[in-house]
Amino acid sequence: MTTHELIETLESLVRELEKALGQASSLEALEELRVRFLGRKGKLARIMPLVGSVPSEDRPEVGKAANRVKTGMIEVWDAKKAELEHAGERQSLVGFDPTIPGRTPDRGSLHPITLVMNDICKTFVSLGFEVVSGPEVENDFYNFEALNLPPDHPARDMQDTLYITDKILMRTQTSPMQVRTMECRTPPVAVVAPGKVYRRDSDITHTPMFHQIEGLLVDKNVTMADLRGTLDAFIRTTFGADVKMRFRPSFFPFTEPSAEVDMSCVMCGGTGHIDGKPCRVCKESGWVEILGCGMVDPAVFTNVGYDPEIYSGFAFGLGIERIAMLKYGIGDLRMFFENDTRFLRQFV
Ligand code: 2U9
Repeated sequence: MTTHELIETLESLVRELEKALGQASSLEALEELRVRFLGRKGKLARIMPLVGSVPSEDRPEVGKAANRVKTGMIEVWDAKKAELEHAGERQSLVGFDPTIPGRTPDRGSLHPITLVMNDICKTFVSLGFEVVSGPEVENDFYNFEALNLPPDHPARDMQDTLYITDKILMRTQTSPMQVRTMECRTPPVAVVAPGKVYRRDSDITHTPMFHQIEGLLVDKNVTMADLRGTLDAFIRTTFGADVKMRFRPSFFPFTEPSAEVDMSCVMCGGTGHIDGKPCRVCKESGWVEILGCGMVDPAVFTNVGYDPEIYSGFAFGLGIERIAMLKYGIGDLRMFFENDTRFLRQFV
């Protein structure tokens, strides 16, 4: 073969490959062509030994031509590969509609109990109270003894309290925080203590953990009228200006005198009936109980080192779940604990 013929043969390989690539429609076919033309035993490899048989003065020219041809073959093959891959991508997008709006991730929201707790705190802060919080695991002194609950008090029973050891327990109310606050301050003191409390109780209307907010105000000359005025402001802010309030005598170990507070039923407006039918929220009475309160028992003051001859104070406690149920018209306590997002997302 002459030098010229050899160069011709080499260059014809590019055209031949190009033609074959024109027919190739898959990456498999492409790979097969790579092996056939550029592989170790391919067409190019088989021609290369002939380069050695041309006259030595022609060899540089033939060598250059061989390199050019090899580069050219690789280029056309690469171009075809890119084309096929791109087509594959386009194919995988068939049926994809770029105008459909993206899926937005669900947005979190505050739990209704948190919302109600925040609202109530805000109301009391506007009345001059300070928010205090502290441990849920307490000791016997702060949870019971300081609050005038003697050792034989039924609340101390294993049946009602979640004990960790003899003296360590899950707080059954947030009152330990008021005791802790009084221990390190002198009156006037005005605090609310919101938070989780724990009791050995579990049925349709009780959960072993629930939320409370308790308030305490201590100063000279604090009277039950101050208590009534404060609670009236709270109830009207939370449930509306038209809501009425009444005190019923009651008993708590830590307050004397004590009262339970009712407000006119939010469901039936205090009439006891809705469209002539008995109101199931107040059971026809027109009143619903919402909190307990009283004047702090002098024994509690003595326990924390306040002189009951100088100071007097009022305290109150309420369950947040109950307030939230009345406020949002929720009939089942369990809703707050199931964390069903269909329920929760209504409170955004
Ligand atoms: C101190 C002194 C007195 C807090 C009070 C109540 C009345 C009360 C209940 C309401 C519903 C608890 O969540 S509930 O089950 N609470 O009725 N709590 S007076 O009295 C205190 C607190 C702290 C130092």
